[in-house]
Amino acid sequence: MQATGYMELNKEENKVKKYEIKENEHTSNRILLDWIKEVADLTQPKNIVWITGEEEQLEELRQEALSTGELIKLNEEKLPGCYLHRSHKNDVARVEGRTFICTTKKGDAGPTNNWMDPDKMHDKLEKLYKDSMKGKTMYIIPFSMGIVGSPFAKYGIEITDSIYVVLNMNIMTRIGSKVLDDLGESGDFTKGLHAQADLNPDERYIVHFPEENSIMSINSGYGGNVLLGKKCLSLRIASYMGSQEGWLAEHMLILGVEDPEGNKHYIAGAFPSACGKTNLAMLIPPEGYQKDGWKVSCVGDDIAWIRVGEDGRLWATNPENGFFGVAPGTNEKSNPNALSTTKKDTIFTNVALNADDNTVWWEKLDKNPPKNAVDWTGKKRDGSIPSDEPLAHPNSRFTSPAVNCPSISRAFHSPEGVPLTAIIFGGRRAKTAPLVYQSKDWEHGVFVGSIMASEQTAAADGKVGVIRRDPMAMLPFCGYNMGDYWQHWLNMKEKVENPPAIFNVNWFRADEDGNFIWPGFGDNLRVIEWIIRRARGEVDAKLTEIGYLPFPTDINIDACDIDLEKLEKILDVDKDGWLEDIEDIREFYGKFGDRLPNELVRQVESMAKRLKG
Ligand code: OXD
Ligand code: MN
Repeated sequence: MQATGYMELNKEENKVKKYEIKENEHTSNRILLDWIKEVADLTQPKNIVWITGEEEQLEELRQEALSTGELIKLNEEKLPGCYLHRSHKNDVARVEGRTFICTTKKGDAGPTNNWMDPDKMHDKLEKLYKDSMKGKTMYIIPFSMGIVGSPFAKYGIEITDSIYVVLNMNIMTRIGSKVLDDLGESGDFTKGLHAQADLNPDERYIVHFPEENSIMSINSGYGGNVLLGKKCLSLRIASYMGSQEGWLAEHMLILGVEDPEGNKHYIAGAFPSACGKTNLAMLIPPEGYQKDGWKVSCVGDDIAWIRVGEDGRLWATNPENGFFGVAPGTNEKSNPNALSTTKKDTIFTNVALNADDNTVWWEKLDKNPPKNAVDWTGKKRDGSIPSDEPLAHPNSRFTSPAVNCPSISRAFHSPEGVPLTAIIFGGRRAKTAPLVYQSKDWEHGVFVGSIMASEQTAAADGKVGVIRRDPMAMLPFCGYNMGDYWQHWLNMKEKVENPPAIFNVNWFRADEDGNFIWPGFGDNLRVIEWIIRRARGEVDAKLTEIGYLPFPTDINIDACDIDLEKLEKILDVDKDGWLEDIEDIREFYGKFGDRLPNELVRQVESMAKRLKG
C-alpha cells in the first residue's frame, strides 16, 4: 500500500517516533496536517495511508483484509463483491453506557447523556490511545455527510486503524480526495479518531466533544461505535450543530409516496432502532395499490437533516450514502427491496455463513437454515448440536450502497433534498398507543414526539423488551441537553411558514396472545394514505383526548388481512393506559428541571385533564 506524505523523524525501535506530516498530493490543509501529526505522535502507527476513494486502493485493502481473515469472501456468482466480517463476541452493539457527550458545562449534555469534563476525558483517552497503533497502519478517511460540494454537506476526517472501518465508510459515506479538494485549507470539519486498541470492553469509550467538533472512539470495532459518520457525526454532533445553526438532525427515514394522480409527497419518520424503519423506508405497496398506480421510493432509512427551505416548508436530505441495516427478520415478505439491496457489494457483519455454497443466512431469512452453517461466532453448526442460540447475531448487519436499492428515489441524489408533507413518530408498543393519530398543531406535535416510548430491541446493549421513553427516537443520539433540543423543535415553528403535519404510528399493537393485530409491512401504506389525505385536508377525523384519530372506515382495508372490528380496536383511546403513561412522562420530564420547556408541561397537564375529564 502506497504510504505518502509523511516521514518518521526518528526510526529507532522502542523510541517514541516523531512524525512530520508534510504537505502532499492529498492536501496542504495545515489544520488537518497538524492534527494528523498530533494523532500519529500519540498512537505511533507503523504507516500512514490516505484514503483516496479510488477503487484500486479499496481493492488492495479488501485483499489485505482477506489475507488476515478480517473479511471472508462470499460466493462471487451469487453475491458479487460481498464479504463477511465477524466482530469480537464482546463487541456487537452500540454501547450507550460508554457513550459520552463532553461539554464544558454538565447541564449542556443533559440528564439523558453520560457526561465527563472535557479536560478529564481528554486525559483519560490520551492514556488509552498512547501507542495504540504500534505496528499498525493508520488510515485517514476524508468523508462527506451529504453530497460533496452541497451547502448542506458536513465534512469529517476519520482516522482509524481498521480496514473494516475504511471499507464500511466507503459504503456509508462519500469518501476520498474530492472531499479534501473541496475542504481546501478550511478547518470546518469534524475530527474523528478511532482506534481498536485491544477491544477491552471495560475501557471502551465513544466520546463526543460537540464544542470542539470532534469524536473519539476506542476499544470497539462494531459499526455503530466506529463508523463515525453515522450516529456520532450525523446525529450527535449534527444535532448540536443544528441547534446552533437553526436546523434539525433527526433519526428519521425519508419516504417518497406518489399517488395515482402523480402527486408526490415526502414523509420523514422517527422510530427507535430496529422498529422496522428500514422496512418502512423500502415499502412495497400492496397489490391493489400497485394496480391503482401508487408508487413508493426511498430517500433514506435512518437519518434526516431537515432545514427550512426558501418556500417556508421543511426540506429533508439523507446525509448517508448506504444502509447499515439489521439482517435478521429481513426476508422476501418483510423487505424484498432490502434483500435485493444486499445482493452485491455488501459487507455482512455477524450473520451466519452457509458453508455449502459460501453465502449468508440469518434468522427469518427463510425456513431453511443451512445444514452446514458457521454461526456468527465462527462455530460450525451442522444441526447435531441442538441449540436455541441463533446462527446470526440478533443485531447482525448488512452494509450496502444506497444505489443498490431497487426503490431508491431520484431525490436521493438531490443536494437540497425533499419537501416534507408529514412527519411521523412511532414506537413499538403492544398496548396503549393506537395505530395512528395526528397531533393538533406544531406544539402538540413536538409533545407527541417527546413522549415517544418503545420496547427495547437488540440494536443496543440492554434488556430486550423493556419499555423505555425515547423522545423523537433520539434518546441515544441527541448530542446536547434534550430539554434544549425540545425547545429548539418548538422554536422552529417561527421559522416554518408551512409546517408538515405531525403524526404518531404504532404498527405493533398485540392481542392477548401477543400476536400483532395490524399486518404491517406493505400494508402500512394504507395508514400513510390516510396521513397524506389528512395533511392535504381531504378527510375528517375524530378529535380525542390524545389528538385526531381516523374514523376506521377512512382507512382502506380492502384485500387486507384485518377486519373492521379489529381495526376499531387499535384506533381507540386506552384511557387507563394513557393515564399510567402520564405518570411515567411526568417522572421522565422531571429529570430535565428548568431545561424542560414550559410548553411541554402545559401539554402533558392538559392531556391529563382531558383524560380525567
Ligand atoms: C442503527 C440504530 O444502527 O439505530 O440504525 O441502532
Ligand atoms: Mn438508527
